[in-house]
Amino acid sequence: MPKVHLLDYVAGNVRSLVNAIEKCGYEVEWVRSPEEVANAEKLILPGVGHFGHCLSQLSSAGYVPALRAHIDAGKPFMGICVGLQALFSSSAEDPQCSGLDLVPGTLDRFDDSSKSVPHIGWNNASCPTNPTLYDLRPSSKYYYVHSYKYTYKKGVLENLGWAVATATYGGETFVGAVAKGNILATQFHPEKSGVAGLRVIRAFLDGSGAKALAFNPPQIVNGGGSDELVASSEGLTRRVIACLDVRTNDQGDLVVTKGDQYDVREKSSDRSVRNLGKPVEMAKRYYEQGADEVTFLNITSFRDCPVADLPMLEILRKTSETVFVPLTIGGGIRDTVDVDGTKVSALEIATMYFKSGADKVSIGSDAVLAAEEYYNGGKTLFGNTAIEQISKAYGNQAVVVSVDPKRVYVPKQDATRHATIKTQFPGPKGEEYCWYACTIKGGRETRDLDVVELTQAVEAMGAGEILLNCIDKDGTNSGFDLELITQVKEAIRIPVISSSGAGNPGHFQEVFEKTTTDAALGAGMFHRGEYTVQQVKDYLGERGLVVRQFEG
Ligand code: 1PR
Repeated sequence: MPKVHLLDYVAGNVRSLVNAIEKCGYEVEWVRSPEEVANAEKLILPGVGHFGHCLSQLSSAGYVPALRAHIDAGKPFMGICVGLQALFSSSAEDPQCSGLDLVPGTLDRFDDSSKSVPHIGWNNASCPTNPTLYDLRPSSKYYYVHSYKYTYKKGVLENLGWAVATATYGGETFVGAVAKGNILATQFHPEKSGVAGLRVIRAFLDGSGAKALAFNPPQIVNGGGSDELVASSEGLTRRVIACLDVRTNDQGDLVVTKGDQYDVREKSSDRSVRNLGKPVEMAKRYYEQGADEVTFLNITSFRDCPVADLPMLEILRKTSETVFVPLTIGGGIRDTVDVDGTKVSALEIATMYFKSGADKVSIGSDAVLAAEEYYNGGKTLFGNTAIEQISKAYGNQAVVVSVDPKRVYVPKQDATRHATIKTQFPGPKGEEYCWYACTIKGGRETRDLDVVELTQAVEAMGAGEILLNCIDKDGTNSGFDLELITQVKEAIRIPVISSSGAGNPGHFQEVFEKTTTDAALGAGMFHRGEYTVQQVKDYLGERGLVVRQFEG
């Protein structure tokens, strides 16, 4: 097998990149010291986390001159995500830290006054001057996850010889990919962008992308460098996510199950755990139906020590070999003690999951307890929570907080200290107000903390996204809880995935049109075969909502 070298300079969730490269028929060899860079013919710089952290790791380990020498020698080089950002001069994310300065310019943060940041999801990478740049296609979508970007100004980079592909998010047009000579860099993650992303990796690895670019270099743009900003049409798609609740059944097999308001046992007298299928097979099926992400929740993790939970790791390993969209794993991400008495940190558990192919971890119960401490300590951040530690090591985008709220009705707005809403669906005694109480241990224990408090606390701690379930709606097929979603969206800036209650494609349309949710998740309706992910996406597409279609 031909080889490609990958720079191993910082802990990262690069398993999916390795899988994608192997899928393209190449073997990965790790570069673990600056001296080894000289062995590389094709080199990839995967970027994870924070600009300053990435650059300081590269420079303190002595990689910068070795990288420059590789690039100056004209050997193929590819940067991904922060690996693209590292090529620029600097970033507002860490102004003290210099980039490699191969592309002049400074990155800035997306404006979050009217949209969620990070920018997470499937968007364009279009290059009008080179429409087939590294096999990028105008009709394809690519998976992005980042808070900082290089704002695109027509002609500025082109006039320096760079071919530039762009995307637009909430009116801000930014660089999605740049290429020049032997260099390709993508802000999106090609390894998580399905078949469209694999095409880009292949065009880099087999040299066809660089060859085509040499025949068709970018043209000088008259007036380049002016302040003219380029607005292209909004490309971010509506994300549709499939969720698999996984647990051991009474026979000891790990199965996909699904509850009604979190009760996953059959209503029949034997009350056995509902078995809806095998996790790896079902994840692959949803990927092929066009799911934009797949989430696994290990729903009984609070009973066992997760460190011993090898089957979940195996599920991730197997799934990530064939599913090239982001994978999230939740359940049991917290500091714990192994069966032999060894202490294992949440960060170590998350690392095991990342190494097995997860792109994000989802934290449930532990986030609630951390938020309570945050308020008890007068909103102080000590840096020791699972959220803070994992987001520091892997970036905010890698940490999702899964919220399991329950409605609590009250007769008056000020009947509780909690953030109430006036509801259109009064309570059993006609109560017109309600608040949403957070729970832990899969809804078994209700805490004196509301969803606004929880989501604001975890946002401050560095969570990158909220998975917003709703126990009252779970498994009811009656649609999402729009009131809950609206309340949470108003409280925070990070993206929200709405979950619980989806029963038909119309419910997805409703949640996207009536709230500002960033993504919507379904479980039971897909597992029971009532609708496919593809049917949901077709339905949304027919009604003018932008969706990504699966490319086979
Ligand atoms: O607390 O960090 O160990 O994480 C445990 C995780 O397991 C949490 O994310 C929690 O939401 C989840 N969980 C625990 N118990 C259950 C249960 O069902 N008994 N499942 C559970 C949560 C909710 C969604 C479901 C949607 C959509 N499941 O995942 O997929 O409600 O369902 P629908 O479309 O069929 O309505 P920790």
